[in-house]
Amino acid sequence: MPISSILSPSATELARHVAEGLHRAPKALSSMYFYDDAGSRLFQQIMDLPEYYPTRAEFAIFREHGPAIAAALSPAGGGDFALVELGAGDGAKTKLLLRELLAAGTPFTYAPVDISAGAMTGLVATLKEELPALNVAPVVEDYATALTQLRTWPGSKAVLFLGSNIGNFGPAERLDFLRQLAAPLAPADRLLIGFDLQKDPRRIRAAYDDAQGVTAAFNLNLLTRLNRELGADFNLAYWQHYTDYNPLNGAVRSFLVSNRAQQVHVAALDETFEFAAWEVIHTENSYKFTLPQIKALAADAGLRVVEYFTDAATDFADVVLAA
Ligand code: AVJ
Repeated sequence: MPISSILSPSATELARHVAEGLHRAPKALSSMYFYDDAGSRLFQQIMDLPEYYPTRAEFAIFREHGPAIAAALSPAGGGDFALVELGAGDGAKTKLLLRELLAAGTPFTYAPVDISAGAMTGLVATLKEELPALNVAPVVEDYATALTQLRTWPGSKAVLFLGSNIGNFGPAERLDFLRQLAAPLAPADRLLIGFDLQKDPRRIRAAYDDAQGVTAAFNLNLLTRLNRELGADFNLAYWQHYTDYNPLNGAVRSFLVSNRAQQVHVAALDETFEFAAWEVIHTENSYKFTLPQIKALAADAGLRVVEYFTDAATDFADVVLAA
C-alpha cells in the first residue's frame, strides 16, 4: 500500500502540492503551507519585529479611522449582517473594528476563516473573554472552500481580507481571486482589503529579512513541516532563507536556497528530489502596490473603490470596495 493512502486527506493534499511544486522549473511551494501551528506562531513573532511595519501601519489605520471603517462596512439600512474575515489569524486588528461595530449596535455575526486550527482556537478563546457579547461563527478552511460557502450565504455581508494577504497572489491569481470575491456581493455588500504600498525599497526588503532571523525561521519551518507530515528528510543546515524586492513590479519574493548539491527523499511520495548547489525553491510572493494600481485592479475585477484609508506615513491602505 503506498504511504499516501494512509495519510489524512489534508496530508494527501499537501503531498500532491509538493509533488507538483518540486517538479516545476524553477521549483516552488505555496506560502499557504507556512501556516501550521508553529508557522502561525512564528508569524505572530514577525508582526512584532521592528522591521515588519505592515501590521503596525494597518493598526494605525484602524485606530485612526475605526468609526469611519465600521460605518463603511455596515449595511446602509441597518439590519443583520455577516462580517467574514479571510485569514483572520489572531484577529488583533479586527478586534478594534469589532468593538466599533458592537458599540454602533448593528447586529452582526463575525465569521473568521483561517487555515490554522490552532490560531482559530486561540482567537475564539480571546474573543469569548474580551468581547463576550459577540456572535462568532469560526470556519477552519482555506480561502477557496470558504468562498464556496460564501456563495450560498443569504444575508448582507462584509468581507475582510486584511494584512496585505492579497500580496501573496501573483497578478493573474489576484485578479481571479478578486473576481471570485466580487461574484457573491450584492450591491449593499462591502469588501475591505488591506494593501501594502510601495515605499523605500530598503525598508520593504528589511521587513522580509529581519536581523533576528525570525522570517528565516518562518520560511525554513516549511521544510520542518514536510519532514514531519510527509516523512521528508530535508536537513535544515543545508538550506538558507533569501529574499529580494523588485521595485519595478512591487514583488517581494522569498526563496529557500540549497547551499550544496543534495538529494531529498519524501517518503509520502516515495520519491527523491535532486537539488543543484544554490538552486532555489520559490516559497512566497508579497506584492506591494500603488494607489493607481489598486484602482485599476478593482476596475478589472468589476469592483469600485468606495473609500480608502491610509496611515499618516502612507505605508499601507485599507480599501473599501463594492460590486
Ligand atoms: C501574512 C502574507 C501578509 O506577506 O507580509 C511575513 C507573510 N511572510 N513575512 C506578508 C510574511 C514573511 C505576510 N502575510
